[in-house]
Amino acid sequence: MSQSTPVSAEVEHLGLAELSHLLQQIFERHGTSSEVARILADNCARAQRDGSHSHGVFRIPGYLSSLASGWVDGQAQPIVEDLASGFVRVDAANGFAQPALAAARELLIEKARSAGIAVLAIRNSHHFAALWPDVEPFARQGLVALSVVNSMTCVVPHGAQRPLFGTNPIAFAAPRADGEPIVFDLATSAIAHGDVQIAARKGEQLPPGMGVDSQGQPTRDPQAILAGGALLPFGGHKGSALSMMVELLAAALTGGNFSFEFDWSKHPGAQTPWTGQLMILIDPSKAGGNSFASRSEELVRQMHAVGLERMPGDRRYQAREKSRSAGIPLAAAELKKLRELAQ
Ligand code: NDP
Ligand code: PYC
Repeated sequence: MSQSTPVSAEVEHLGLAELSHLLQQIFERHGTSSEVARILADNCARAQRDGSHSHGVFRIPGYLSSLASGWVDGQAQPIVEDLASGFVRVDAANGFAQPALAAARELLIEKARSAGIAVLAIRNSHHFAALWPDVEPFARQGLVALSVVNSMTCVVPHGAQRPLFGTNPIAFAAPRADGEPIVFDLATSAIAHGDVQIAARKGEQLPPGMGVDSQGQPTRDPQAILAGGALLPFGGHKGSALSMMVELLAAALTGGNFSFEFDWSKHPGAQTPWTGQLMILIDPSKAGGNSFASRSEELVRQMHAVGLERMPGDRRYQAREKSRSAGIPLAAAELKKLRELAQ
C-alpha cells in the first residue's frame, strides 16, 4: 500500500546523500546526538529512496513529537553486553533501536562467523522504521538475517475481542549468487499502521478485512480504525500466531516491553513504541556442502521458471534503481516543510 511515488507536478528530486543530510540536520535540531541523527537520517532516507513511504519522511513528525514529549531519549548511549558465545544483548537506554543495532553490529557478526549463529537481543528501545534496512546489509555480507520487532497495541488476536498485539513485523534477508539479496519485510497485521494513517490522510477507504471500528465491527474506514478501532492480523489464525511469536521473541526474550505493556499517556505526542527487537544471524558457510548463495539462486530460478514475476524486495530494488538515476522524488510541499524543520 501507499508505495507509489508522488504524482503531483510539484515534485523535486534529491540524491540519497542530500536527503540524508537534510534529515540529519532535522534530527540534530530536535535534540538527538549527531550519531543518532546520522543513523536515523540514513535509515529514513533509504526508506524514502526505496519507496517504503509508510516509513520514510512521512515518519519525521512522529519522531520529532516523540522526542519533544520526552518519551524517547535522542542522546541515549546503548550498552552492549557480550553474554555468551552466540548471544549479544543491548540495553538501548530508552533510545532508538537502530543505534543499538549499530553499536552491537561488529560483535554480532564476529560471533555469527565464529559459532555459525548469533542472537542479538535489544531491549528498552524504540523502533519506528521499516525493518528491512536492519537485515539487508547482513545478506550483502554473506549472512542470513532474521529480525522481529514488536510495536504498540492495535491488533486484535484472532478469535479475541480487543486489541493486544502490535503490528509486529518480521524481516528476513538471505544472500544469493547472482542477484540482489532475497529480502522480505512484512507486518503481521493485515496492514501496517503507517499505511492506515496515510489512507486516512488521503481520504481513501481500505480494502476489506484490514480492521474493525470501536464497536468491533468490520470497517474499511481508516479514520474509524484510528479513532478507537483496531487492526486484524493478516491470514487469520496464522498471522495471529506469528504476531504472538514476535511478542515472545522481541519482548519476552529480550527483556523489552510487550506491545501492551508501556503507557505513553503521560507523554502527549509520543508515537514511538517502547519495546524490543530480536535479530538472528546465521553464517551459511558453516553448513558445508554446496554454497548457500548458489542454492538460493537455484530456488529463485525455479520460482521464476514456474511463472513468478515478482520476488519480495523487487519493487524496492526497482524504486532504488530509479532513484539512483533520477533522484528520490519528494512532493515540493513536503520538502519545504522538511527544510523548515531543519532551520
Ligand atoms: P507490504 O505488505 O507492502 O510488503 C510485505 C512484503 O511482501 C515486502 O517484502 C514486499 O516486497 C512483499 N510483497 C508485496 N507485494 C508482493 C507481491 N505481489 N509479490 C511478492 N512479494 C510482495 O508491507 P507491510 O505493509 O506489511 O509493511 C510495511 C513496512 O512497515 C515494513 O517495512 C515493516 O517493517 C514496517 N513496519 C514497521 C513496524 C515497526 O514497529 N517498526 C511495525 C509494522 C510495520 P517489496 O518491499 O518489494 O514491496
Ligand atoms: O506501521 O505499524 C506500523 C508501525 C508501528 C511502529 C512503526 N511503524
